[in-house]
Amino acid sequence: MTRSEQLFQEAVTWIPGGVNSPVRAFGSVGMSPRFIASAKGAYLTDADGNQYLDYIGSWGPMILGHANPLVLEKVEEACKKGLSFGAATESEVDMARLICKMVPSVEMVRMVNSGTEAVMSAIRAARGYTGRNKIVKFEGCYHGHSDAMLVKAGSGVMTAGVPDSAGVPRGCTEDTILAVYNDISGVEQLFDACGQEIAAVIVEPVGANMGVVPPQDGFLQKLRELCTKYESVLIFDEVITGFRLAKGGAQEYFGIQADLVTYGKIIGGGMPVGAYGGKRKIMEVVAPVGSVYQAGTLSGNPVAMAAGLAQLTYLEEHPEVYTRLKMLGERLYGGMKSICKELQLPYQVYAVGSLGCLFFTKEPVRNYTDARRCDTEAFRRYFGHMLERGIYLAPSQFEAMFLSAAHTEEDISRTLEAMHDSFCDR
Ligand code: KE4
Repeated sequence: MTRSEQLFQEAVTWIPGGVNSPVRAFGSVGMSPRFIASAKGAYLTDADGNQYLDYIGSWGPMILGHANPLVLEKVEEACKKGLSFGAATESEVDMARLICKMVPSVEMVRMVNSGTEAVMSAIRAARGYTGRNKIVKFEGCYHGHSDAMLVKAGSGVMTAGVPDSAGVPRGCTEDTILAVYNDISGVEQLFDACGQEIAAVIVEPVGANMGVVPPQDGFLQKLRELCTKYESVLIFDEVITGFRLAKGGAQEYFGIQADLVTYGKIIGGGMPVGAYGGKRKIMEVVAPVGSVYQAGTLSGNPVAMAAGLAQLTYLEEHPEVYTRLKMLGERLYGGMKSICKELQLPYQVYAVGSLGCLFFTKEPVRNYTDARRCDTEAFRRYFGHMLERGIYLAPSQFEAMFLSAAHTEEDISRTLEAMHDSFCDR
């Protein structure tokens, strides 16, 4: 029995499913999860000393690679001053100012502790600001696990095949309206029917929790127009795309301004951080200025701010990181498309910058229903082949591949070789 297997066997005694987040359990690939002992750059090392080329990057935060020396140095410095004060600190001002500098549409921002908390708070702010209740979300988009969002969510909820969650009272989701990603006429019909009641539309500007599903031309722009017309709040959930697709995230990448935006992952540099922000007139409804209550013991934690500031500052000062991510993405996902063509594989490769996904379906994937057609058994076999070759992919068809600036051209070549072999050694 490997050390990872031993640890998993014990973990299930003390932790539901042996993990602190469902997707880590490797449930949909039918394997015992690897317990990771350390990481550096683009590589993970598991409890048995096996090394893997990592395409999860902690689900997005590790855009500069694991254990980045600059980030570690700032975290160590901060730790020596104390871990948490429950009081205002200079680093929180620095973080807020930097986010507003990097994302011009964000005039004010509040730090929280996770993407879930950022989304939950942004929705409350939108409801408080508009005085309306209804929220439009898209099937297959995952916005964290707050009650109102656990309706046809993506990510681990899709993996588990549970479109809704137990324990969520009807009352919590009756104001959540479902729409189909990339189906703009459907959204127009929703607004025609109850636009005056819609507080907000929340959308992943790139669907990255049902695999990677790019927005079709005009989709995001039309959402922008509808929200403007009906005075609803357009919320971009950029927990994944924020500071990844560009310095200014998807808003910069697609040239569309949201009213509110949610962040997580990259802004924490690997530490538990989320944030929501946007137009000043909306954010000023948030306590203690306004009447929308939201709070957090460890919000803006100084050690977490040190990690996030180090990573964001590096991205702000080194735009060449985005050039590199673009090049690596083109090599990797372009190479994957070439392999599918060469081997006549009936699969789809979708990519946006450093995010990408191989869909095990011959049909185009434009939304949740399309994604669910994938052959998850074929994905399971592929995942196992790649893991055997030391390539660590997300253990689910309904997740993304994440590249980092620490990945090299050699890493990409090795990955493509492993992919080619995995389909040849059937
Ligand atoms: P967290 O609460 O997990 O920090 O963020 C929730 C969230 C919100 N919005 C988007 C677009 C997200 O992708 C996420 C979380 N992403 C998943 C990966 N698909 C986290 C991995 C996990 O659940 O373990």
